Amino acid sequence: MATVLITGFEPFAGETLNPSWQVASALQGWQLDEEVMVSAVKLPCVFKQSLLTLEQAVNQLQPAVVIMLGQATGCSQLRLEKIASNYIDATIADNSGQQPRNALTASHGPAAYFSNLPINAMIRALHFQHIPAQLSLSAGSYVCNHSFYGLMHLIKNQYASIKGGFIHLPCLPEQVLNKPDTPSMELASQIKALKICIEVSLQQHADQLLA
Ligand code: PCA
Repeated sequence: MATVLITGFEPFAGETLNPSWQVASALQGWQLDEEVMVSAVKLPCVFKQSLLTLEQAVNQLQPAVVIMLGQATGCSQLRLEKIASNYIDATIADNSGQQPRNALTASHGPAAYFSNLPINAMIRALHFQHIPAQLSLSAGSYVCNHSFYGLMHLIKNQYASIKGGFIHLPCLPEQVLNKPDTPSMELASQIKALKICIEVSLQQHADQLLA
């Protein structure tokens, strides 16, 4: 039985919900077929601890695919992240009060890694099901980008067979009731989207880059 690890974050910035954990936890135990099962792990929205929890989960579960999820307030579509950059610049403190500015995630790591998920095929499959999704070239400079970089660093150095990457999600409708100009997407649509992404990620190879 192969494992697909889906991670989501705890709420941050004073919120009580994070769509990423709502979606990940809804998928816990979901079986795509007899061969593949989803394990969901919640990550703290804390720079150091998020990487430790992620690494522990990967070591323990030995997943074939890792899809990390995070909330991106203000986005109306799923954002499939292409690039994890070796750069942190937190404009708000994390949940432990740390606020690193202008710093590296890995002092000896490369400037960036590409996701090795089949992002283009995932976007095509989502659009085929009328789910808004787009390629994103920056995962920001906060905890999500930091942990995405940590995942790709781990894959590069220890787990070459893992396909992994990051998807930012819109807020849930209940998060934006008093924020009339902030877009949202229903939980059911987000869960459906992730099921499609999981299926495609198992079937397809990473996007080929033309030389
Ligand atoms: N979003 C934040 C951190 C946790 C989350 O869900 C980010 O985009 O960095």
